[in-house]
Amino acid sequence: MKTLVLLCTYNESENIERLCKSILSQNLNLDILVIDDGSPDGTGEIADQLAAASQHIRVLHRPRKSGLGRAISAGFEYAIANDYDACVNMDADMSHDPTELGAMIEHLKISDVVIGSRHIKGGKIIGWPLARQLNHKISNALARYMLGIKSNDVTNSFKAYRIEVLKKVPFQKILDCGFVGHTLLVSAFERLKCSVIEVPSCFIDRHAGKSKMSWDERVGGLKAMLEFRKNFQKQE
Ligand SMILES: Nc1nc2c(ncn2[C@@H]2O[C@H](COP(=O)(O)OP(=O)(O)O)[C@@H](O)[C@H]2O)c(=O)[nH]1
Ligand SMILES: [Mg+2]
Repeated sequence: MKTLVLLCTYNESENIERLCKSILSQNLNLDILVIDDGSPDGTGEIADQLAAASQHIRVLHRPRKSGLGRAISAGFEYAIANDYDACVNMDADMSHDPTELGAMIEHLKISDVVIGSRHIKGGKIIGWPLARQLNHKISNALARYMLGIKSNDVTNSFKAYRIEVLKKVPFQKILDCGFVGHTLLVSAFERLKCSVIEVPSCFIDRHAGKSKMSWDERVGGLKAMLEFRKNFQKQE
């Protein structure tokens, strides 16, 4: 399967090089697309240098910070336009482990979507303070309940998709709402009866750089879930 790994970045200058090298060292014969939203810390320039040194790395520069959902959407569009068979989204802060990529991609042979799951046997979260753990538990449970999602981990953005299945959903519209977009996508896939499976994943909180998840994004996420539920219910 011709596979593209999407790395959305905003101010990840301390992480991007180490992450790209670690991904390529897995020898999975895949390409990486860095989608940088004009990071003021120079992440985009570092990515350009990495791309100049490796034929497996490409960079998409977008002028300003427009949210994780839209960045992922741009990555999907690139993957479709460039005839990839599969793409995997990973956070660019070293929270998602590149050694798990092989299993994620392998499972795409038997499923349309593969979620790197922290909430099945073998998965875990390391390093989050209590407040973040609590916040996560509430958001994950709320999203599963509100959207009727069966998968256990709906908020992890570490996911692999078959390109064919992406073409079945209006991903641009769904991802337009920001961070929560990739969670809404899982709901859309489950409703379309696409196969979605979870493989265990170990999430390690970032050591370098800062989280971009703001309270505005969280409130926006809640609104987006309500809107999505309303729209989908209308269609059913
Ligand atoms: N291109 C782009 N990437 C973003 C944006 N917001 C967040 N990211 C990236 O999305 C990934 C997840 O964000 P992060 O801040 O680590 O979220 P957290 O893990 O929920 O705290 C990281 O690689 C960020 O650099 C954005 O507006 N544009
Ligand atoms: Mg993070």
